[in-house]
Amino acid sequence: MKALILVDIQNDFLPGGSLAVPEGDTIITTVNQLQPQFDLVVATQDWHPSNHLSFASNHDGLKPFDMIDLFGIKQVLWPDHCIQGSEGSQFSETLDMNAVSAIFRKGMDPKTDSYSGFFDNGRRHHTGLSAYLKSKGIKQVYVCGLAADYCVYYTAKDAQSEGFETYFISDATKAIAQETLDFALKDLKQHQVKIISTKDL
Ligand code: VGL
Ligand code: ZN
Repeated sequence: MKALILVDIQNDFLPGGSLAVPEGDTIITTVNQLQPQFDLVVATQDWHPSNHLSFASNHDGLKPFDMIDLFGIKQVLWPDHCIQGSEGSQFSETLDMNAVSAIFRKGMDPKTDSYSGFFDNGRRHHTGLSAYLKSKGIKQVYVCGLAADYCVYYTAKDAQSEGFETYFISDATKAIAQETLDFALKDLKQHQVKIISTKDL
């Protein structure tokens, strides 16, 4: 049984959003067309309170993309994004959500960022996604969405570590930056995640 995870396809990560991924909108047609090939489709949703410590605005004198140490974990500071209930936190209107059986929200703890759909960055809490997929008999996990070099990367890495045979669909994701994408792809390959394109499906 194969599952497709739609990672964070939310307005703030699309052109016009506060943390827009370049060309992020161009994956949505592909993502919609992919869905019928899977036994299960789930989505993740970045869902931050406004006092979230990953926001540069919550640190005096610091600006977006500065790096800090946040309780022992390296943290990129972001523009405010995906604030719970805001327009930016909503899924794109063009994303087909009809087949999505469950939504896993993350990033609610103001003190911890959460890139992966499975665990927070400190691996202290899980979202329930792994147990959900296992309860549905899923053995293969395919990951797409935004952003390739952050939430898609960490979600794929954790899926593999949770024992799923994991596929990163390279043409159904877009990155914030090339350098971080190159690092992510190298690391995923080292962890046995398979990098594929939709034509391989
Ligand atoms: C993401 C940065 C901060 C993502 C979420 O969805 O890739 N990136 N929060
Ligand atoms: Zn976030």
